Parts: sequence; C-alpha cells; structure tokens
Amino acid sequence: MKTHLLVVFFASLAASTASAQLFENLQKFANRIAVGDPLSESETGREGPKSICLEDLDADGKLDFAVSNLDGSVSVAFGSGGLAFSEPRHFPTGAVTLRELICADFNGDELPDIVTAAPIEGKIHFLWNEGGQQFRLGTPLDAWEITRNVASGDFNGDGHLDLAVAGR
Ligand SMILES: [Ca+2]
Ligand SMILES: [Ca+2]
Ligand SMILES: [Ca+2]
Repeated sequence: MKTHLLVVFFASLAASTASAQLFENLQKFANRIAVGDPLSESETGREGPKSICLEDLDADGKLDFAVSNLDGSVSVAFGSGGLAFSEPRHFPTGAVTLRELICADFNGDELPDIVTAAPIEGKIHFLWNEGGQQFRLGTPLDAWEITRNVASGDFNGDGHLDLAVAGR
C-alpha cells in the first residue's frame, strides 16, 4: 500500500472558520506526494514516512522537504513554488529502516545535509548535500541499537553543529 504525504497549509485559518477552511484546504491541497523507494516496495512491503524536515535543500529560495522512510530510503522533493513539488527522488541508505531525520549543514559548506537514524543497525546515516539536487551517502556513525532520534545544535559553542542521538 502506498503511503503519501499530504501538504496542508494552515496559515490562513481563522478560529471562527477553522473547520470549514481546513476542509477546504484538505480538498485544495490533495496534492499527495508518494514517498518511499518504489523499488523496495515488493521486497519489504514497509514503505512509509517516519520523519520529515523542511529546508531549502537546493538553495533556490523555495522550500523543499526530505522524508525518512520505513524502507530505509530518504525521499527528497524539491519545491518549485507555491504548492508544487518535484517528483520525489529516493536515496537508499542501505539501512533496513529509518526513523527520525533532520536537515542541517553539518560540514559548513552552507548546503543543508540530511542526517537520519537507523535503529536496527544502530547507525546514523549522512546524506551530504553536493548541490545541484545531488546527495552523497557518507560513512555512517556507529551509535547503538534502537537509535531512533536525532537532534542538532552547537553544544560546545565552537560554531560547528553537533549531533545528539537518542536510543536504547
Ligand atoms: Ca529549494
Ligand atoms: Ca553541508
Ligand atoms: Ca559544536
């Protein structure tokens, strides 16, 4: 079964008309975008999104999104303005499955990278943003099993992003 993301914009909602506008938006924004690597569907039958980040990944001034999938892939769709997005591109990580992902510039080249947690292998995977809508799978970091959550921040104040990981 395909899993989709539904993009709904809430910015225009007013309290008194929230229900009606939400319904209208659900109709209007039924631009559901299939995610998950279709090549892995028959193999695992577990495609589906687990986590999403919003970021201008290709530096064109339009918001894009990346989704980590149950099938171990990361899907990236590039915004083309308004409600339109490109067909998602799928980047396998080699992980059996993924949980949380975040988008942030971890190598300081001003291009947001994608970091995601692989709970079964206990690894953190990096998709380095090479520009031009290209990502390169990096060497994973060893964490521990059931690593599900990741967060970023500059913990030691040296100007470089650090990574926090939560697992069992
Ligand atoms: Ca963009
Ligand atoms: Ca980067
Ligand atoms: Ca730091």
